[in-house]
Amino acid sequence: MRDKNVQTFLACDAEYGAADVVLFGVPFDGTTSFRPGTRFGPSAIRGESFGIETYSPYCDRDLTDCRIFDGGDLELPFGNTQRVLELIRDSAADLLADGKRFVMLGGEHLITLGAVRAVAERFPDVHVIQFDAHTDLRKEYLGEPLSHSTVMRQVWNLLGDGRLHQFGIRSGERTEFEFAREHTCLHKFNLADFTETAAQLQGMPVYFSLDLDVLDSSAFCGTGTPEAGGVTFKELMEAVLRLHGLNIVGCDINELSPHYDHSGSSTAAACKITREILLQIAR
Ligand SMILES: [Mn+2]
Repeated sequence: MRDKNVQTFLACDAEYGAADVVLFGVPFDGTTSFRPGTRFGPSAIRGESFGIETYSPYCDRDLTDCRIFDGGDLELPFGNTQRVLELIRDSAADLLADGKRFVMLGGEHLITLGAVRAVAERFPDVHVIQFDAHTDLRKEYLGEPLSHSTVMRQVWNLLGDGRLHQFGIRSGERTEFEFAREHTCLHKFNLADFTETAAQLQGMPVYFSLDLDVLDSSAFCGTGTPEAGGVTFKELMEAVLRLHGLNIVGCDINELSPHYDHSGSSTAAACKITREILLQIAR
């Protein structure tokens, strides 16, 4: 009982200066339209991490061999989405300026926009990979252009055509799918084409956004907008292992809403995939 009671993700205890990867949480669910609660995601993932191993038999690497700093959660105002996005952008920009790569724990999916703003300023040729059940390509939702359901349209606004690679998509308006045919690289229903995309993006700066609702709702019901017909955890794991070798400059893991899954298995899945992503990004 002689250490400060500060909970970090398992083994992410490097000093900031020595770390090459920084983990931080964004407990924001201010635009969630259906079932709120993702603000509890980061703390749930951290708490769960003490129930898993630091070693991954999937990639034969160990978190204890990596230099990862857990910077805690951003302090965010309520009711001011613009300001939240600015705070995320500023935090991500500071990390990139210090030569760090980052893993951001959501929170709802809109948080991706703040991070991509910073990444696109520093790496104008960045490509974005999105795993998600939903297109998230609405121009506005209930009159609001900043929403979890518009986030990838906003990302497209920043990047332009052919730089947004969407996988696992199985829900959206007809107009969103029409938009995607013209402007994004959309792969419906599964992650099967990801190997090919990963090969094409070798050497380029890449931002990876994982909306955990890409998982089938039988494997992951602890989320705001569960969507049947998704990928298995095993398929997601296989795709995450293919991040190896990509130049991932930043990433996020979003949309865990832990309280909707009383069994805790959604949080356990989110936590395990967080470990694997950290191991793929840390060098
Ligand atoms: Mn999403």
